[in-house]
Amino acid sequence: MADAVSDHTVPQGWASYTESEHQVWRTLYERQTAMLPSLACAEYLAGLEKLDFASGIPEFGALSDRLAALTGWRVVAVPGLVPDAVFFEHLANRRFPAGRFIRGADQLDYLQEPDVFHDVFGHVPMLTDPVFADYMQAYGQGGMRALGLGRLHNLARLYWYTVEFGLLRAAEGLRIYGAGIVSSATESRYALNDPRPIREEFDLERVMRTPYKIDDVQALYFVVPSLQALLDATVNTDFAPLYERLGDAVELPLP
Ligand code: HBI
Ligand code: FE
Repeated sequence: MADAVSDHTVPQGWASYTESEHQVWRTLYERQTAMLPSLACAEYLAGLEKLDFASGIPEFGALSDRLAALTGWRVVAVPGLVPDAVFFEHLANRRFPAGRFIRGADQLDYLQEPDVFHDVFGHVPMLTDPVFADYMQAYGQGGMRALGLGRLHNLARLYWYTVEFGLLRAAEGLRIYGAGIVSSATESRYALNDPRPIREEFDLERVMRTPYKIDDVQALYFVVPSLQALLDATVNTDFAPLYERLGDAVELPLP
């Protein structure tokens, strides 16, 4: 009964954004792009260039047309966090659900729910990369299966430590691809250069055993050797025996 589960999309209402909301976007955009060239991975920076949305909050229809021409992905507006099953169904169909609200000028540094800056500035540029675009769709398909197996908490960790807070070992050194990092001034500086966090090689089973905290910078980052390796690690894995091995194993302690 597909229609029974509304897809939670809403009109973006682009014409209703005020000038001060567009100014919040420009302030965040200028602050982040001033620091990202030496921190973000080449795929992210190339995506940002192609999507060209420095001037204000982008209109999702035109943004989706540009994005779809590259990798078939579109951006749809949602009011905020949507139920897991709805979220995964969107990703499985190359639709990225983006919050349509933007944070206030008084809360530039941290917000609980993903707003349009986190979702569009943080996540969408990576969706212009064909390999990452495939990974996000595979993730959605895997999410729907994980829900059926009662394994969402394991798969949510994969999303957290890759899509949100992932690091990449590029030829020129460590670089950021996680949306939660690139959209945060504090964490962009911290993730690559601060001596405190642990940076471990990506290992799918280890990621699935590692809990995370949502209200602080990360204590631990996982590093992938390439986006292709991340895609290969997931699409070539039969998750059922992996979930069996995970069982109700004791969670690995956060460092
Ligand atoms: N909804 N709008 C929105 N954005 C998300 O990132 C999101 C969500 N619902 C569920 C969800 N993420 C989690 O299940 C994933 O982080 C695994
Ligand atoms: Fe996010």
